[in-house]
Amino acid sequence: MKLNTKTYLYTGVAIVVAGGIGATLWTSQNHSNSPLAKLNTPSGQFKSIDTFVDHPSSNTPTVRYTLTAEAKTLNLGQGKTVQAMTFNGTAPGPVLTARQGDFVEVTVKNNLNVPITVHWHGISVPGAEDGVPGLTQDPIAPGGTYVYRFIAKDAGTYWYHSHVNSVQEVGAGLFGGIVIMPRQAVTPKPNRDYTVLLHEWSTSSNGQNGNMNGMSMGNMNMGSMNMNTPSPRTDGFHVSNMDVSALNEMANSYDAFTVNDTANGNTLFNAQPGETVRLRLINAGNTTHLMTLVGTQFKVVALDGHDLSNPQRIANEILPIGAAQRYDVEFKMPSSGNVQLLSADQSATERMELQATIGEATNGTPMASPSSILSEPWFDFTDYGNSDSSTTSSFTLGQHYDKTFGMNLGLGMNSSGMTYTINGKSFPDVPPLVVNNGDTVKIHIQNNTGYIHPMHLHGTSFQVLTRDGKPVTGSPVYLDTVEVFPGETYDIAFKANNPGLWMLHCHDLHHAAAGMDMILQYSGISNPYNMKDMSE
Ligand SMILES: [Cu+2]
Repeated sequence: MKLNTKTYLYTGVAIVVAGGIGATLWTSQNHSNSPLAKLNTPSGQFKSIDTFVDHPSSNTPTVRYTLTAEAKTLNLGQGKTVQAMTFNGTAPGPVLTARQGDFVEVTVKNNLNVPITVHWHGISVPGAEDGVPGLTQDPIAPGGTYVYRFIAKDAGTYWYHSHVNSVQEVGAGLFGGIVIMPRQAVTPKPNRDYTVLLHEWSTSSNGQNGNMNGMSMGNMNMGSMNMNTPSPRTDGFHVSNMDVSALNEMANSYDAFTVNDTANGNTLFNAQPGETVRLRLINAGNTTHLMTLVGTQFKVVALDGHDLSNPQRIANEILPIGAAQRYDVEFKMPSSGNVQLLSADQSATERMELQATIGEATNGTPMASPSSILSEPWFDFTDYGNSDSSTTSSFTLGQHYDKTFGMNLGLGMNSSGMTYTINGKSFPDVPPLVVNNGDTVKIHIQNNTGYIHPMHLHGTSFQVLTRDGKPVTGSPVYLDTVEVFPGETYDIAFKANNPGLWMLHCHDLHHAAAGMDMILQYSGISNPYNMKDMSE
């Protein structure tokens, strides 16, 4: 979202107040709709966000990559082509890999005619490297170059994408996977390790020119627009009619669905009988996909890059993978025959195109019918694995928290149409969540809409404490994106130990573009950038 108001001055100088005030406090705001709070700290000292770096630039990176953003016409198969924005000529862009502890340097060149940035989704990068225009950097202008540097602290499956007009730019292909391998593997390495990015496309849109009028909120086909407020859930995990309706929200917005670079449904991942396989499923789109594996039992070994403890084998379960989320699954290939990754999505096009085979090439005939898959239960992470292991719980519901916040997700209207709100306001009018470095933080999220909101926090992963009031009883679960279905509530908690200015927003990028964004603001940090450039 482009901010369209003029004054977002935010400097330390302007907000030093007379001494004697010992605590962080809000000062009166000259402009009601700055997404940052004007606040003073006990010392009155501010550091600029651009000083929050991991490493002096003189140090030598362990791994170096270059991503060049460029326009290209892509053939997705099935007779479908798209005017794409790509990194290095492909969408997804190259899978970047590093080992835990590596000093990663990525040089981004922008050969497009629109500004871009790169955000490292799920990685706890330092505050200056988060890739949010107007908040942590200036946008990378056409013809420009920008260098990102961070230490890959945590192993796991992540992804990267532009954070400028993301509905258009991520939608048109500016995304890719990034995998951080553990420094010391705790479990045997699988024989095969594949990164699998799911994406949906509107092939009639012209990504190169950013001319995607069919996708703008003002005239977007909202499917079954539902302005009713769902009742809060009390029954935990039961798929309701409202969920089914919410899954269909974007049904008419997209006409091609890809597994990695193809929509032909014939993506083949080689594997021999008896081998172990890890699939790193990354949802790089805006809609939830109901995926499953047939032909094998499998384990969900990680969510959003974080290992689950003692995951048990399951079979015939649907994995509801929300926008921006990652599921790492592992399985053993059967002694004969293939394994298939299938979709139980409602549209036949999605089911045909979001399909892959692991093993040997076949004619692509699905090994299970849609109706049989749809009768399967949904994977429930709140009761999976167990906590009696090395993956420890950091937080409990009843403990003391330094800061407690509530987020009510709702709907509103303005002159350009429907808006998505947090506590009744749309970005940039949503007040920030202000924390001090070191705070323990708990957030209660409630979805009062008939839509799915995959809520993503930049900079820090959070532990999921409850869903619909019921505690997580299996493995501790750490996510960076929690998919909140209609009527659901979640309690999440984290330690604020990565100082910065971090966006907290819905990763249905249409919703983000229409207001469902806010900022987690650490006290004592100033922003030298022009907040008019802010974009989800
Ligand atoms: Cu949303």
